[in-house]
Amino acid sequence: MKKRVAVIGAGPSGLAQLRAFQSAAQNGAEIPEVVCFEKQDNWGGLWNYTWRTGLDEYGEPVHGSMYRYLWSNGPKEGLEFADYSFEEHFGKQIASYPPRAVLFDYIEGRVKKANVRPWIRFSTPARHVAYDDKTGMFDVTVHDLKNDEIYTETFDNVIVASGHFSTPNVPKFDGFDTFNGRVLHAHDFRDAREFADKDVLIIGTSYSAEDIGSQCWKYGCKSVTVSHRTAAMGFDWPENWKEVPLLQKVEGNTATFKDGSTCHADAIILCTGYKHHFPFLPDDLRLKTANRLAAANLYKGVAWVPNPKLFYLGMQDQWFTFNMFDAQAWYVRDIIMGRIDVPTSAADRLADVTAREAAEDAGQDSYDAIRYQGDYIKELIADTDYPSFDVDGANEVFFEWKKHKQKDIMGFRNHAYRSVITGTMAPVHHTPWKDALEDSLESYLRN
Ligand code: FAD
Ligand code: NA7
Repeated sequence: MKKRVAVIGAGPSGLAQLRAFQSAAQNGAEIPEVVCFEKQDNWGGLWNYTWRTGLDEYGEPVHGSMYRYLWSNGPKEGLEFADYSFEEHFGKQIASYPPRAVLFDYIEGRVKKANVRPWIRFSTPARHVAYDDKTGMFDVTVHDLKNDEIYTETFDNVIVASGHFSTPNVPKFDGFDTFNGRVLHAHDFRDAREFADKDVLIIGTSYSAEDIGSQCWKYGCKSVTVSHRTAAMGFDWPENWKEVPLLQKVEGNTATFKDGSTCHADAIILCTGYKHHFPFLPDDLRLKTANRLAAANLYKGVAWVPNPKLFYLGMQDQWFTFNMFDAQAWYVRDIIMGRIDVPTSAADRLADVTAREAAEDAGQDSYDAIRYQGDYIKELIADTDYPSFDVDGANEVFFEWKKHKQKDIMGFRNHAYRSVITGTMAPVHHTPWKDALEDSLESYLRN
């Protein structure tokens, strides 16, 4: 009997897994039967944009956290697939910070070419996974939403690729219940135009805070105030933007911060991060980790230490994204296909995790974090046939990106970088980011 492998989620991580198996088949290997269960009606994960917030048409929590007008927050040269370049997809080199629709098109291009869509059962969330010690198999229970049928199938391996930037972390602050405006989490932010002419208060200082604030600024809000718990972002912000200590309370439309200062707020956007959330997994299989580079309890960052027939993809905090998911997917494929051995002792698997955590903790700054994740990719791809690429070159692209942000936070997306896959230089985009209000695929590709 052929092995059966379940992949949960058809976002960039899950799709990387399908492509990894398809590529082995293309090279003549006999591969397991792969079944991917995807909750949404299309692939692409977060890149599959939805206007919906809250619950979807079936009453399922909406997965999407992306918004209209989102452009890549890092250079595309840091995430390019080593087996499918931007030039191959678009027929030419394109500018370095593609909007969401352009990246969706690129992600989709590779899996269309690989012809793996028939492997995916759409509108089918995983409801429960159970491991049977006696048979050594997993029972995966899913809900076919279109036909409203719940059924269970048995698999040798399960790969969880359901993402971890979808279930919001929502702290509460005094006075929210009487605030005279809208309080929302970044997960529900869709269109910056909603906040035109408004005083926007943002809580948090990471990517969502930086970019949602920038979106609001670009599309004409009156002011942005960003409140931090630990430290201000410290960029050279535009003049209608300020950074303040942590919010203490809200009264009417007045927000008061830890240093006693106040501001007027029409809307409050909680950019306070996300939770790893796996409602379909029981205690013995469920990953519990902070959003960090060395995710807890995953041997080589992918194999569940207590039961290495279960895998997780993309559960780390992310400097690298698509190419890291690829490195992981090829590695997991090779474990499942018996090409790579996992230590038989749980203590040895755990020792790998402990060493990864210590190496991450020894890093001093974000440059070390980028190097750390780059080294992780190198480590994984060295053991598989994933096309080798210049990871150090990709690190350098990230270093340049960080410097460009420091220099001009509203202008960093106007820069261009060299592809580490094809060696060609990206063109400078035809319009500065702040002026490019129309950001369709057609408009972006007009270089
Ligand atoms: P996801 O993209 O989240 O995909 C997971 C998939 O699993 C989804 O399709 C979901 O529907 C499905 N799923 C979930 N639960 C179930 C279930 N129970 N059963 C079946 N299917 C399920 N990365 C970048 O490289 N550049 C960026 O500019 C960038 N911007 C970002 C902006 C935002 C607002 C966010 C939130 C993230 C951003 N990211 C960015 C990071 C993002 O995490 C990755 O690009 C990528 O989408 C992660 O892929 P994934 O497949 O691991 O997870
Ligand atoms: P992150 O990167 O996890 O950041 C979460 C931010 O929220 C961070 O600045 C935290 O501050 C802040 N936070 C969390 N809880 C609180 C409370 N209770 N009070 C105040 N501030 C808080 O999430 P993002 O959404 O920005 O980014 C996630 C992904 O989306 C990222 O990979 C991008 O690709 C897009 P702290 O520094 O811990 O004090």
